[in-house]
Amino acid sequence: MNTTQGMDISAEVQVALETGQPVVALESTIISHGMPYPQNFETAHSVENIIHEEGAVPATIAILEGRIKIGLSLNELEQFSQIRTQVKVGRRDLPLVLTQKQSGGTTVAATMICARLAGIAVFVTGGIGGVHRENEKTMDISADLKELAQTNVAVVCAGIKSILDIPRTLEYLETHGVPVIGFQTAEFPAFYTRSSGSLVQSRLDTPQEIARCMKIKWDMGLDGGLVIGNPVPPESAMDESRIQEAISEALKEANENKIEGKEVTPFLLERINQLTEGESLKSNIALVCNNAHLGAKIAVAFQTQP
Ligand code: PSU
Ligand code: MN
Repeated sequence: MNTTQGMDISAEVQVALETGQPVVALESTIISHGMPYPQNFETAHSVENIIHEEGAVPATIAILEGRIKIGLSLNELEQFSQIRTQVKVGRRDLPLVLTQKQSGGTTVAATMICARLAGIAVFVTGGIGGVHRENEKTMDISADLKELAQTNVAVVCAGIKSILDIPRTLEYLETHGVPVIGFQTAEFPAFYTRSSGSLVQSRLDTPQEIARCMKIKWDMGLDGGLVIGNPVPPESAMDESRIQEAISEALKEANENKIEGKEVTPFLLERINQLTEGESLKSNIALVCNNAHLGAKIAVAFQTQP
């Protein structure tokens, strides 16, 4: 274990970073707040295996008892997956959970910050946060978007769920200069389904082109992240009307129960899983694994950029 800037970097990740091997960061809110046990652990473990198979090193990022961990042991991963009392750690929570020596799952925003500190350029997740529906009333815009505007990490995701306002999320990203790339698609994917009706900025068809785009952006001094939308595999996509029904019901319940702030997203995810009787969870697992394949390929390609 190597300790840099208050972080504990696992030996495997440290060696990979020092010797210029490709490394892929993974978030942990998906483990602590996005999926139930044991599927959260099984998925996190499969994702790490996929990244290894693709020739890169996985670095799951989480906060354990007040320490930032970059790369978890299998034992740590399993224990982390079992506890259900962790804090959901975004940008603003990081200093507090470290001060109070708590454990927590890092969101896309916090994982980007930690990945950047460790020197990891590629990050794989399921879905990013976004602009919430009716945000004109609630002002609920995920801190993930602000992070994408400023932190140099490429984020591979299956788009965003239509619990969010997809067109407004894309507008926000455009305003803040964040490239939005569709991998082999011209449409921004909607997480459980392959299409959203909204276009991406540009379609790129190979990991090499995506890696090249990252390199050009950062070499130019254009700070900030990139969003790479990778649609759920067709055989794992959900039926459009079934998922829309579950989303509407979950949104209605969130309203009725006055769910606010950081609780909104975990509440909606859990209710959608329950309302679809686990079907959405299956789709979620498949898309994360699919993203791991692509993210590792991008990391490999990025490492060999001239
Ligand atoms: N969307 C998903 N699954 C998730 C999340 C979002 O489909 O697990 C998690 C991610 O960690 C993301 C966070 O960064 O929720 C966003 O939360 P909020 O909307 O409170 O910013
Ligand atoms: Mn929010």
